Amino acid sequence: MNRRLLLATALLPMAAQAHGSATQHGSLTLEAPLTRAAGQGGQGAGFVTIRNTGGADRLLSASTPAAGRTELHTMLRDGDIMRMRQVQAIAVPANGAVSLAPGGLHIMLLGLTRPLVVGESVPLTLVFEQAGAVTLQLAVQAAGARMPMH
Ligand SMILES: [Cu+2]
Repeated sequence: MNRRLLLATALLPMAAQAHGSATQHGSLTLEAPLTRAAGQGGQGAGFVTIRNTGGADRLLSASTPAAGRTELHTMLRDGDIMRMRQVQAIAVPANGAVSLAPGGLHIMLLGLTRPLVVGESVPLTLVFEQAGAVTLQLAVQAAGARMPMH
């Protein structure tokens, strides 16, 4: 662990603010948060890459006013079918990164309370075991052809 870097980060009041599509939060950098267009009442998925310059952490939960319920999911191969499965937490390795991306780990948005419209953004709050809570803006992109279904 680089204590000098952590101290420098703690002393910078600007560190918690978003710059571009990346958000700095303590030793975490949250990059390219996005979701896909979807209709009200349907479901969506949130994606983000989490880089970590500090000790090991875990993503414990996520929430957004745009969904009735939010779960952490992974995808597992079942024969020749990919199935989604809920996980209790997503590990963020020390001095490493984890990507939530189509075809793998994602934040499941269930019971959308409003449509996700291309070009808009929706707030998503992530809660980490060590780093605490941070709110991102998920950029809504055009629906992909390979969105996983339950
Ligand atoms: Cu899912």
